[in-house]
Amino acid sequence: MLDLLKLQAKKAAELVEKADFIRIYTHFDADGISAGAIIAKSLLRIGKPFHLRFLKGLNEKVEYEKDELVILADMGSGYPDVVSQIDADVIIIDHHTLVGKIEPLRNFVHINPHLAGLDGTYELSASGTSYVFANAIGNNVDLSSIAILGAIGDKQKLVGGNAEIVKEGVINGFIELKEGLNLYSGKLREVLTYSLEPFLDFYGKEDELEDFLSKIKIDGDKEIDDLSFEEINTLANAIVLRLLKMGAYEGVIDEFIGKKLILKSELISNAIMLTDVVNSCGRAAEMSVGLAICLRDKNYLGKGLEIWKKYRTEILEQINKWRNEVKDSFCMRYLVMENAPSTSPIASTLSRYIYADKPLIVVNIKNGKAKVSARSNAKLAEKVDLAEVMRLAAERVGGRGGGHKVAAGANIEPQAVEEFLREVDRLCCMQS
Ligand SMILES: [Mn+2]
Repeated sequence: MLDLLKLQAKKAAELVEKADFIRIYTHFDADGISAGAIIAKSLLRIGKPFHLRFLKGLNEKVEYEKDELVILADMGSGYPDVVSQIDADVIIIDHHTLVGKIEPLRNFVHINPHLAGLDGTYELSASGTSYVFANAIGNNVDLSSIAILGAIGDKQKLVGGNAEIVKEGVINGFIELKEGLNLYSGKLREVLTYSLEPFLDFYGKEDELEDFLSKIKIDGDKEIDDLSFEEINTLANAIVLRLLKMGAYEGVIDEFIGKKLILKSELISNAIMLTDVVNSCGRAAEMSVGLAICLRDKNYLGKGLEIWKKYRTEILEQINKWRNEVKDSFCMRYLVMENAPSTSPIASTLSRYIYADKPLIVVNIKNGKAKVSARSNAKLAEKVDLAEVMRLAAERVGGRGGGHKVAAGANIEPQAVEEFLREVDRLCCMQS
């Protein structure tokens, strides 16, 4: 399944061998950070000097010297114009949809699942693709447990290339698949309070939580990983009931009941927890902490956990602050926030767990600009394509928009918000 990709990776390994110095640019989310860690580790192991930097995207500047090798991870495939201007050898390790044609100035290798018969949206992430690259450079099978972070962070499925990586990790003893609940590790009470995936709506509701715990008759001070089989079952049923009552999207229930991935060589063995910690480091602009944790540097674990806790608390506070401001329109719901610290995590949680029956459009007005995050789910996306809705509605008011069917965004002028939302509603109604 990964054969075509391995062929490209082999060509990339030849460029690596030739290079004296390598510049790695990667994205700052969980997928990008773990991809960066995998590439960095594989280069460290062969003693190849490199420099790694995080970018929000390729609208930021890529710096290099002519005789160096540039590696673009979790980005590049969608920016042929930028890549075609880089006057150095280039390797792209990406899983985004290909746009246009890249006309390289020098040696060029493009490693992307879409070019190898795999669906890069669900079947392989940038960190998974980096893993294939790393194993063309040397034996880096132990990095399978980091390679899977991108799939979790980008909400992919454990199928295709991802399934193959998990299998390789299991066979070699770096990953273990366990029956259980996809929850963070830790004391039950704390996990239920701070969980964002799934979001359980216990934050700031201590009485409700105590009530919940006494009904299921499990001590909240118990470690989740120590619960008995019966306790896990009781807890799972109670959580599913709660999610259904909240009006959560059914898809989140399948994800939550699925198999649990245990990463045996990592600093945090719970895979969703490690992914979340790394993601929050990126969100908090502490990418190097996330990177160090992926490189198994114990010195950064405490700092990472601290960042994670702060991040979760902030998101939960924001959700409670804004959830009642969501307005119902004909074919969508919308929320207009001002100066919120972040937009997309709030939009994701509200749309997955509280307002799952219509597309949700969240606008954040900040520093004289309006940032829009639009979210729906696979079921709603059968009718409404939010990427298209965002693109058309933003164009109408002189802004720019696009993305994926279920998760899209736009940038518009603050004074255009009302007209934009009217247009979004009209387009959603037309499509549904
Ligand atoms: Mn990615």
